[in-house]
Amino acid sequence: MPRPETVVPDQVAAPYPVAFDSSIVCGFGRGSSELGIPTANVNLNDGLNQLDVGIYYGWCRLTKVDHPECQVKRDDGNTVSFNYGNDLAADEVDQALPMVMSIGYNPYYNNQEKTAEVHIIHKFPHNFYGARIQGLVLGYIRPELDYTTKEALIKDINTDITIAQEVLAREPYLEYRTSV
Ligand code: ADP
Ligand code: RBF
Ligand code: MG
Repeated sequence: MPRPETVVPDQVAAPYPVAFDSSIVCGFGRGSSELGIPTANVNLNDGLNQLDVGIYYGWCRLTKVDHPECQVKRDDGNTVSFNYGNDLAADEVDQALPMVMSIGYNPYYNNQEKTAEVHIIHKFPHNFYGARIQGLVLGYIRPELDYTTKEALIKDINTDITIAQEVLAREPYLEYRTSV
């Protein structure tokens, strides 16, 4: 199925904004290594669970968590360092950052468990596992799709990023930067 056209409402309308507040947990480690598009995996709260599976846009905010660095073994067998966001720069914390979010089963990878993953539209020099992430989902982009190639999935994610950047720059969506 080709991606359906994204229809963006002029105003943020119910059920949005949908809020989340989570610590950043591990996934399978495929976002950065296979796709070159890292995603901060978050816990599914009631609000996120009420949304259909699919791809969304909104704002998020990172906060450092006061916790000593430690090593955690991820499900893919690799050990990752949890630094709780303590390496984040001043312009990367405590302010709204644009994001795209994927909620669902990643049909291309056929996951058995539902996940919520946030790709922050910003280039970070390192990981921030364990940091706190708060966010507001402001709208829907498209359903989750299956793909025949990894390149097609990457191309669609890049289209999602372009759509999110364009929408979030509009006044009714920009306003939510101060509420996240
Ligand atoms: P995992 O499967 O463990 O989530 P990923 O390959 O998806 O692994 O990488 C996710 C981690 O990369 C995030 O938890 C975060 O610490 C880091 N990261 C770096 N840049 C970004 C970004 N732009 N958006 C989201 N996470 C990022
Ligand atoms: N996975 C899919 O299987 N199908 C999708 O349509 C899909 N769209 C995504 C859109 C965005 C904006 C993001 C950030 C991820 C998407 N993913 C999708 C999830 C992707 O497969 C996942 O992030 C990686 O497998 C790493 O966990
Ligand atoms: Mg991830």
